[in-house]
Amino acid sequence: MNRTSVRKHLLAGQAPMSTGIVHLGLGNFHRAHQAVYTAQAGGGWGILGVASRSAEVADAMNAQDGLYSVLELSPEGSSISVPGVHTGAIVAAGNPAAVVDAITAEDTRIVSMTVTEHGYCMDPGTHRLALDHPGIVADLSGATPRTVIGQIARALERRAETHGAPITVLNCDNMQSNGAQTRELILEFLQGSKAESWIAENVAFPNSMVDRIVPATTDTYRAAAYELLGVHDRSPVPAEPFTMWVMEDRFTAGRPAWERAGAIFSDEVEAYELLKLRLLNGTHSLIAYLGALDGHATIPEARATGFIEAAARAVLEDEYLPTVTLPRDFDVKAYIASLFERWSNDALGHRTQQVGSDGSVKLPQRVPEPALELLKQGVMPEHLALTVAAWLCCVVPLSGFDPGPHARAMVDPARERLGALAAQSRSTGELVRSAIGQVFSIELAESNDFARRVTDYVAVITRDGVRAAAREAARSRTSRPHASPAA
Ligand code: CS2
Repeated sequence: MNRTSVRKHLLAGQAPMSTGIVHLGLGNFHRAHQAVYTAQAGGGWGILGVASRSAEVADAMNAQDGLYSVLELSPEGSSISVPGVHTGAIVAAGNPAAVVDAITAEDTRIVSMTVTEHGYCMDPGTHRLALDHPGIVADLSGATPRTVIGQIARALERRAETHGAPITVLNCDNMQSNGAQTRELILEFLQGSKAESWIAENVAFPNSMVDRIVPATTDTYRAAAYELLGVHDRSPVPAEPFTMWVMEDRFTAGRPAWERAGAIFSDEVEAYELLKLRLLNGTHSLIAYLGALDGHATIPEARATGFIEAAARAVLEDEYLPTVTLPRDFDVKAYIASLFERWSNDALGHRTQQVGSDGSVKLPQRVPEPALELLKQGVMPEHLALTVAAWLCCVVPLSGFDPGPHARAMVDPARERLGALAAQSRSTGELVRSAIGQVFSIELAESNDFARRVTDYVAVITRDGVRAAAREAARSRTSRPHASPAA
């Protein structure tokens, strides 16, 4: 695969001129989202892709002139395109110094990230830098930094000490106030450094909301890409047709004309973020956990199952929607309809296992705040409790309970820690309370009503199955029992 062999599918009219953007996290999401917008924006902006650990994608791209294809799949048909905006790809784990050098380079005007929620070494309860994280401890000791926060922070320090050229740090992960949050983490890392005042003047951290459903690549997608492309692509990216990007227009060193590709520049990004994190991502998690426990491999299969669709509607409409403020002139009915349509995309086959993975770092962005808000109003968020219970049943099943192959395949950085907690706990209630306290927040763990509800659902799932638990949540939805308002 090279520019000539895929000429008619190329989105970027010209080969990238130089590296203006260093992107950390060369996963499928970046390759089907920001890279596509950048290619369509034109202007010759090039992206250096930095993979975190695995060399698979970087090797494939480097062997293909920096190219790969995006395979758009929907029940209406499929199409293929080749963004063609990468100037190269490197692997951070093998060469951390090269990452810091690339971000420091004077030509680099944006450093962007999609390293997933757990790439930020953040304490989920306090939203502060986890100072006891071994990676942060090592980076703070002065070694070549290996964490994302350490690498960006040290590169900013070097920019401040050398050429002083401004730069924008653009977080594209599913985190609340992702730009502001990144700024806090970096400043915490650099506490006491001379670079602090330079950063205040020269570095922007715009908030952004990103959205596109992008599954992992498999051989099936490779074969489909070959059909459409006519040449082999070692690393195509499957994606749904829908795509959305909303961000603040605060870039201290220029940016591509992403609006040409449909990106929205708005001063209401936080409203879009919360809307997406809760209505889309939060509901997605519930579909994934109920789906996996009910034996479904994919989101569309799960969503087509009556009790799961009902639970998804309940959590979305009764529990997430009342906790968000809609952006101006936003058609929420159409948005909700489009979510259910997107979750029905069986040509895409997004796996429950993929959405269910990393729950211990994803759910803290989705569940605790809306749960606490409803609890404070005296409303028991039944389906948020069910979400937490279903997740626990997938990743730390009680002894004798088999959550099934899709749940067993979920990866979660807290699996081991939760297993240890389970071994120490004298009861399911104790396990649930400590899990909520450690993974979500102390405040939520202190709501006895919520912890008790989660414990009840864990018990019902374990004893009678996930359908019985969803039935119970649905009954509670109808009768809307009230919890005693949390203090
Ligand atoms: C999903 C997201 O895996 C997950 O948790 O909810 O990756 C989701 O597909 C994207 O955020 C869609 O933009």
